[in-house]
Amino acid sequence: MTPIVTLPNTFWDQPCSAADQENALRALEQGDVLFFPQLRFLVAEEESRFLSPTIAAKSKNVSLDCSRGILKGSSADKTEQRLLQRMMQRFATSTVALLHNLLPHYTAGLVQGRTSFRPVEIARRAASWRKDDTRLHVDSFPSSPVQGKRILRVFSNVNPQGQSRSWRLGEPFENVARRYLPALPRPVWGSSQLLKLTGITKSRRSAYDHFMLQLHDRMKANMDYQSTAAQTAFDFPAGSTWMVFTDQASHAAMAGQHAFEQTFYLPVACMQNQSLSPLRVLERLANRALI
Ligand SMILES: O=C(O)CCC(=O)C(=O)O
Ligand SMILES: [Fe+2]
Repeated sequence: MTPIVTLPNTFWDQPCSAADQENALRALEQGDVLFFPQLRFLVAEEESRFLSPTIAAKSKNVSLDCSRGILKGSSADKTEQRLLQRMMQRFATSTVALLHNLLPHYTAGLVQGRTSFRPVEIARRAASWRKDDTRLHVDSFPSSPVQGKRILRVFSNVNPQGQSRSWRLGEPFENVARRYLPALPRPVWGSSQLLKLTGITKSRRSAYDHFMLQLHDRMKANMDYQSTAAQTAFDFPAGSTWMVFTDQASHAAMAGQHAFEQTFYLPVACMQNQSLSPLRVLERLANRALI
């Protein structure tokens, strides 16, 4: 069964029915993707020049830290940067409105992370195996430990030529964890303090972060797993939006150009059913606390 749940929203600050809210919450926490085929993010006429790979300097995307107003990874000049930032800010604000209406249960705990604009074609992007998002993986960021918090991401495909963004979706988190966890080395004593002191991580890398990074790496490094693991392909059309807990749902982005992405962090305690979180699944399988 394709782990995709379709929702009817047509605009970003649209009030949602109680049935849609309930349905969305349950599906998300199970690791499904919420798909909004009719929820388009509009790029204005004067912003359409940003739909070019040259706007991302050397990296694969431009990122915006909304809370501090810091734009990174763009090759645009000062004036252009202001416009680019305004467009990305608008995407960020739109996703906040969507979450507040669709997932009121999360409102109190949600923390807004980076906004990213992705104007580079995925299929032609060279990357080391570890950074290669065309391989199935769960998200875990080496320098930004989450200490158990959930990673919830909202994506919008704004491709002006009508090109879809093609993903693969893999097996449920519990299967991934059962497959890899038994062979994973434990964190080396003192390493989390060292990583923090040397500035390699922005905060303490917990045992949970250690195991999630290992899962991310082992999945990507295993080409046999990449081809044989249970998976389904799904194309997100231009003009559509989707949302998923990317720390839980195994995913790979195979092709597509011009998308926005907004990251949110959610404390596990704010979930309706904590036991479905990667943190609680790993703790159950490891039979110990990981925070
Ligand atoms: O850009 C995409 O479509 C998703 C890539 C991905 O796996 C990620 O950003 O974690
Ligand atoms: Fe990812």
